[in-house]
This record gives sequence, C-alpha cells and structure tokens, in this order.
Amino acid sequence: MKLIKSIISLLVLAFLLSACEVNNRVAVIDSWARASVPGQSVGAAYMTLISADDSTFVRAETPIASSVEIHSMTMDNGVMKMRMLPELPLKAGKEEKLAPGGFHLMLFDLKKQLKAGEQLELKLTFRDASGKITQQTLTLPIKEAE
Ligand SMILES: [Cu+2]
Repeated sequence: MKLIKSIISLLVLAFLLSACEVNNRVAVIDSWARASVPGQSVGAAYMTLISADDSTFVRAETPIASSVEIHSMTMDNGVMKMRMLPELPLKAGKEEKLAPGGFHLMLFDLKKQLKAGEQLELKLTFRDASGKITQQTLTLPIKEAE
C-alpha cells in the first residue's frame, strides 16, 4: 500500500513537472534583426529554434511591422527565390536555423527604420503536437548584416 502511494505521488510530481515545462518548450537562440536603410519598407529577422518536442512555428508578430511572414530562400537556376511558408515544422531536439540565405522572417510595411544598436520586439506563436498554442515574446538586437 505504501509502495502504491509513493508511486502515485511520483506520477503526480512527473505530471506537475511536465505541465510546468509547457510554456517554454521551444528555445530561441541567436535571434537578431537586420538593420534597414531609411525608406526601406521590408525588414528581416533571424534566429535558431530548438523545440523539445515535435511542434510547429505558427506565426510571428511585431508592433513595428504590419505583418510578418515565414519565408524560405532557395537557389533556382542561379536565381534566389523566396517563398512564404504557412508555418514551419520543428522536429524534437533538432536545430532549425533561420539565417541569411535560408529560412527567415520577413517584416512588411515597417513603421520605422531598424537602426543597428536598437532593439525589436517579436512575439512568436508555437503549436505543440496536441494542438496547444504557446507564445513567447523576444527582444532582438538590431545589427548590420555581416
Ligand atoms: Cu523573404
């Protein structure tokens, strides 16, 4: 009886721990936005996403752009082609890099210039395998492209 009780309390503990992790199942590292020039209406942001479980990057928003799209970039007969992705699947434990020349976030209708040294607020939305939505807000440094 005592053994069953301790097994039950272990199960409850495991459940509580996993419930606590729900809000932070996707790690975001190396995030930055590319500095823009005056009058430029489109910007770009980059980051590396690592999800603990299979999940999906659904969308991104920022107060300083009308919309943000997830894009892929590929070479097609020597021509760079960008394509909008409805969402980006994330494999458990696999780094998904959004970097110049590959996946990136495209910011449309910038409301102000992105100046190097300043910061940009970006809200990311993820959906886990069970359909649960989580969001995290990031502060990205704005930098000149290397
Ligand atoms: Cu693009």
